[in-house]
Amino acid sequence: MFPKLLLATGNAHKLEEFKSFLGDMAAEYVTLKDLSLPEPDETGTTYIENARLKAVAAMQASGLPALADDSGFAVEALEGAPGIYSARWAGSNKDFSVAMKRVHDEMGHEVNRGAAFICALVLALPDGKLIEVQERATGEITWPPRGEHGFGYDPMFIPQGYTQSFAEIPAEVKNKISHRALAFRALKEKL
Ligand code: ITT
Repeated sequence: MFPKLLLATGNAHKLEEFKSFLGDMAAEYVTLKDLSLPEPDETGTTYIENARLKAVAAMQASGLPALADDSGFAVEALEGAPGIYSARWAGSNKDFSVAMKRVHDEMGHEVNRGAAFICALVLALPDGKLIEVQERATGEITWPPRGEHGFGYDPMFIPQGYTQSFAEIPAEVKNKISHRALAFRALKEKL
């Protein structure tokens, strides 16, 4: 257990989900906002690279162990897009109805509806050690978007084995089966 762990994300929805996974990993949790730390540019070309650069920047700025998530929505018919650009497809207004419509428009009449959410987590320790994991939750695209829970692309994704979208199922259920839930499980196994 860490005395204090920095959660290196500026996304309030991710922080909300983190709470359900963290348990007793640390005695105290702090956020970038709590410490007035900036978010670095995401210049990596993979989920792991981006999570690593967020975690390392936060660890170096604070001296604390820091945990970062890089995640995205990968559509098979779009060769994995929007992928690491998932947040950027929503534009500066962070309007995910625009991002979801773009996915729908670019898919056209494509018969392959397969998609996945991907989550890379990197824990950067003050001694320079890195613990890195990446997991995915597979499913299918639905249109029009459905449901009011969750965030981002949740309303257009039906996880495998379910009939409701990630935005229709209760948060407790999403947080058992999601890419982020699987990644936290893998991270805890490595610790
Ligand atoms: P931080 O970098 O500060 O953590 P961010 O929102 O910029 O926050 P990312 O660069 O990792 O995070 O972008 C991930 C995007 O992928 C996110 O904004 C969502 O649009 C989408 N995404 C990730 N996980 C999701 C989930 O569980 N449900 C819906 N969309 C998700």
